[in-house]
Amino acid sequence: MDIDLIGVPMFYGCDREGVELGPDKLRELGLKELLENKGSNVRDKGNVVVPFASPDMKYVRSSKMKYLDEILTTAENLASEVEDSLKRGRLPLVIGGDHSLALGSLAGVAGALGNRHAVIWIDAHTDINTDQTSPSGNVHGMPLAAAMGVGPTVLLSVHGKEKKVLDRNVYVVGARSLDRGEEKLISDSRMTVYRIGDIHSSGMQAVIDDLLRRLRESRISDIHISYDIDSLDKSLVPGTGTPVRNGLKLEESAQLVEAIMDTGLVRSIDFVEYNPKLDKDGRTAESCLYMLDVFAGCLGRQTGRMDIGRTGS
Ligand code: HAR
Ligand code: MN
Ligand code: MN
Ligand code: MN
Repeated sequence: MDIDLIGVPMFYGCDREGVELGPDKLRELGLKELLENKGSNVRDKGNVVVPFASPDMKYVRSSKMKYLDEILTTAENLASEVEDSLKRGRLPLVIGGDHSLALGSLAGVAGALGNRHAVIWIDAHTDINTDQTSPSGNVHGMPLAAAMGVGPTVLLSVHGKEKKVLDRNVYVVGARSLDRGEEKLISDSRMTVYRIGDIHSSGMQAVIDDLLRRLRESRISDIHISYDIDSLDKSLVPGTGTPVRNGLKLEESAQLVEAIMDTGLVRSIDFVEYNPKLDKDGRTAESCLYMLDVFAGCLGRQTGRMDIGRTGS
């Protein structure tokens, strides 16, 4: 597979420093070589520009969304890079940074692929708050709602059209920490949420079978994976801003990722929320490398340049 690495050194969406060091730390740990050794052709596009802001600029543009301006500028920058990579037939692998970067990656995907694709969001959270329902004002809890066209116009209008994905093509896996407004949006929308309870009661394979069946029935031909490392159990990822107990084991996560990757339909990937500053004894680095090795193995088995065959905007 031809891969474009894109770093997003940003913490504004989680308001907790350290996560901006994620992209360079993963490079230092040998991410490019890992992908290459498993058979991919990798170009490192470097880090997108993230504007500087001091803490006193947190609420300059909005009292409900911290660092709004900086997040939007970064999202625009990232959207252009992701769209460009996809249009060149390369797979953008976006390394965070906090999950608000998905405002940009999903906008870039929509720019290149239109809106017939599916988004698979692997996360302890659903990230479907709006400025009105968010308990924290942290934008990393909002990008998936915005992508579905729910939330304030400023978040919806990143890089063009308002809906980056149709709610019926959105799948969240691993959810176990949801806010009240998020629960309401789940019942009011057609998105699918596989909660940790579903995974533990039916087993990961049953969840995978159901997910793949739905993708087939919806005739999905393109997939974006947004992988938040806090989907993993708290014990595996001390180095993330909002770890949650009762999470996925590495083996379960690998099983899920391999099943999705082996459809051959995955066009773009986010890997987010690794905070090297919060890590303990390199445990989070190790978990990240384990999962990136799984992605690398799947990507290496896939050949050639992707032919998108159609363009969106
Ligand atoms: N739902 C909470 C909020 O909106 C916490 C979100 C934490 N988010 C992430 N992203 N780490 O998944 O503030
Ligand atoms: Mn997230
Ligand atoms: Mn465009
Ligand atoms: Mn999360």
